[in-house]
Amino acid sequence: MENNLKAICEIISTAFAERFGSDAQLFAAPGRINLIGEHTDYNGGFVFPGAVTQSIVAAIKPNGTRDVRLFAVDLDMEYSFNLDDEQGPSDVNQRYVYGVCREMMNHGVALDGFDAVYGGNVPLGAGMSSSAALECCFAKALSILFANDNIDPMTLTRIGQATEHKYVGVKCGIMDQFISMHGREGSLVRLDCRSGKFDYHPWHPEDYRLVLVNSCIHHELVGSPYNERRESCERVAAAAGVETLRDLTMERLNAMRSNLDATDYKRALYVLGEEQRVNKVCEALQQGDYETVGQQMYLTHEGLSKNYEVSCEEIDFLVDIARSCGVTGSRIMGGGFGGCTINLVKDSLYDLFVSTAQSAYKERFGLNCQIIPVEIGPGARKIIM
Ligand code: GAF
Repeated sequence: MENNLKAICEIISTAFAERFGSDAQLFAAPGRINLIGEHTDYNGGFVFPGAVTQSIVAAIKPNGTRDVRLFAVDLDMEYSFNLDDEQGPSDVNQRYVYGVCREMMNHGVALDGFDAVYGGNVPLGAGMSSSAALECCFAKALSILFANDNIDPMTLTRIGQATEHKYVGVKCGIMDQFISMHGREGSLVRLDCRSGKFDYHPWHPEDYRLVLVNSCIHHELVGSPYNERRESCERVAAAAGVETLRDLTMERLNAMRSNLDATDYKRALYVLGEEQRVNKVCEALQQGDYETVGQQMYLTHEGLSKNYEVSCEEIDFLVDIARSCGVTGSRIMGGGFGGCTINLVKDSLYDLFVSTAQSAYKERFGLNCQIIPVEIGPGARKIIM
């Protein structure tokens, strides 16, 4: 087991033992990166994510009541709810596990109460999907503990997504929960979000590596304009008489332009362009052509910044620094509004890029950015120590 994960498991087990006693079982689910295909998932398009080794870990033990008692180590927050409570906690941080439990019950799983302690090393608010990791960790754990692990991973994925939609209020796509549930060590996954079909792509580029630079500008999708972006896309699809933007061509979009709200048009323009870029990246990867992959990443950033308008000054600055250092590809990653850039960097440039990004960011904004090397790890699972 990777060293960091082992250390986190020990912290979580110890905290569980102090609060609730012995015999808990351990579960983990990862955060994610996404190479390309941003804001395409809820438009029926393709995404190209990978699970990372940074994970949420939970120690859980059934307690034979209808109560769920929890301690979130990273938030230093103790809370509880009753499984039969129709409303659940009002604090948004407490609604993730509640939502997963209620959705499992809606799927016919006979849950009992349990005690749990959880925490991890997926940075919060960095756009690495800590909330999906939390949902998937509990969905997988409850499937193992109360349903003999016989709920298929796609159903568990949808339980996580439904938690965001119905209990948290973020109308997210399927990507984050999908990859947290289906991740495989050393592989990225290309997912067709319309059909649900996916294939694994081993990710071992020679001479290149991926690194995230966390702007430490807090990314927050709850109550953010994320839902507004989705609504824009849905309005354009409805105006075109198609189910999702996946079914719209650039020609058709441009022909409709005068009938569309100017902002909605810009949003759709980005999404259709992103579909083309994902295809180009898939072809380039087959040829081992990482320069093309990187160029498409820069183009994605331009679209996300100018047309989708989900970037910010700090992130644009980090992408510009990457470009000026000769980094192969760089863009904002995930939902946006802060968080991380994802960078495809030649090994030979790595040290220069990292030190330049750190010093330039500090000088410009008076803030430290955080460098997060990427390792592609496995999906949600039970941990045996
Ligand atoms: C967030 C959402 F949760 C995903 O579903 C996806 O839309 C992503 O933003 C943007 O690609 O992480």
